[in-house]
Amino acid sequence: MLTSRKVLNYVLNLGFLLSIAVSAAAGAQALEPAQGQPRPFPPIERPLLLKLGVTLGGLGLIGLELWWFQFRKTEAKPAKLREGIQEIGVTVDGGYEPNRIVVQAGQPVRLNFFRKDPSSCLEKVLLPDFHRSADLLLNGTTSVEFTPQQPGTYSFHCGMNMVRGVLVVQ
Ligand SMILES: [Cu+2]
Repeated sequence: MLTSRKVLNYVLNLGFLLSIAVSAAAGAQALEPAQGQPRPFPPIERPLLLKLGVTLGGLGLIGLELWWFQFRKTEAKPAKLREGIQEIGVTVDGGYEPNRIVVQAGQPVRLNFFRKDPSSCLEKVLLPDFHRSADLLLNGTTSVEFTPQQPGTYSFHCGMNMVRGVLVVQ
């Protein structure tokens, strides 16, 4: 998890730097000299190839971030049956761990969220398909219970739908 966080930070920082470079270049171009005044700065030469490179780089980063947040599949973890309830602990720390949980249809499920992350982003968890939401206790466990009836893939996510996990009902 530490390694993937480092990668994410690196990607975000790179995207940030790139956006600064692009807006600086755009700003330099937008600077029009007033009538009769000398240009404050010489115009910056930007060959087409550089523009293309910056554009492709930006697109690549956007794609990488999309993939990271939406499509990255981690190992699915099955809930354990205990006294008739399928139970599993989910650590909330910059994301959900595990973020892919496998349960069986027709049997009650209990997700025990342990929230370590103080950011307000993760204070709420929503399971819209099961009409459940919960305020997660910081440094404590908050349980969410429901019974999935239909097999399928359902999402659970933070209040802003940025941090996500998947519930696979079989
Ligand atoms: Cu959020």
